[in-house]
Amino acid sequence: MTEPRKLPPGRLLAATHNPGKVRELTDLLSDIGFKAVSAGELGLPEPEETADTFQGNAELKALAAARGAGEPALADDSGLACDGLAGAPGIYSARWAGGSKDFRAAMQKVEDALTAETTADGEVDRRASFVSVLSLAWPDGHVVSFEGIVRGQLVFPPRGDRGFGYDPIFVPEGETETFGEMDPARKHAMSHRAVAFAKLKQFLAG
Ligand code: ITT
Repeated sequence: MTEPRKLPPGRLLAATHNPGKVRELTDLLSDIGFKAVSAGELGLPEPEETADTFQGNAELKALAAARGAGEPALADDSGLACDGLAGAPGIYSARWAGGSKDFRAAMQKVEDALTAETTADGEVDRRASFVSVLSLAWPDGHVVSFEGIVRGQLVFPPRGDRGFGYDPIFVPEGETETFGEMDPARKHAMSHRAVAFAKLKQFLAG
């Protein structure tokens, strides 16, 4: 990396078409003096996620938006990685919900896949991580990335209607509520996205 770049507080393009992420990034950014504007609001297209890592996809999304809009853009690539499924659905977390983005079905798919891996002793490995990589890109192709991970346990059936995606089946380590039951401010204090965001914040302050 060359010299860290400064980003003056003000508007920042949140390069995501996921309304749950727009909400969370808007909250996180407003805490540090930025006003998020989403890729959807600017009419930017949704790039195809062709990379095979979270970072690769986050960078691809951030760069496409920064170049398309002619201003710095922040993207998030994230997902649920289950220990018992060798890290699946991982970078395919959104794709497990299908074209209709049906996360009830995606959560059921996770439960079914884990059940199919039940050991002879009747054990199911419910450990999982949520992973987020945040990438900040500039129109000239410069990009920086920050990763956050939170460990937890999966619970079935899903609980809570807050948050988005797989939140209703994920209980972070040391907690009893799922991310779907928890107050959003609490999720923001400990989530994978919050951990990645803290690193971004440090970079911006540096
Ligand atoms: P963008 O690419 O436009 O940002 P997307 O939904 O396609 O939107 P991803 O490719 O990063 O985003 O997919 C990640 C999926 O993982 C996302 O759709 C959620 O279902 C899930 N996910 C990520 N972070 C999550 C969180 O904090 N809580 C619950 N589910 C989450």
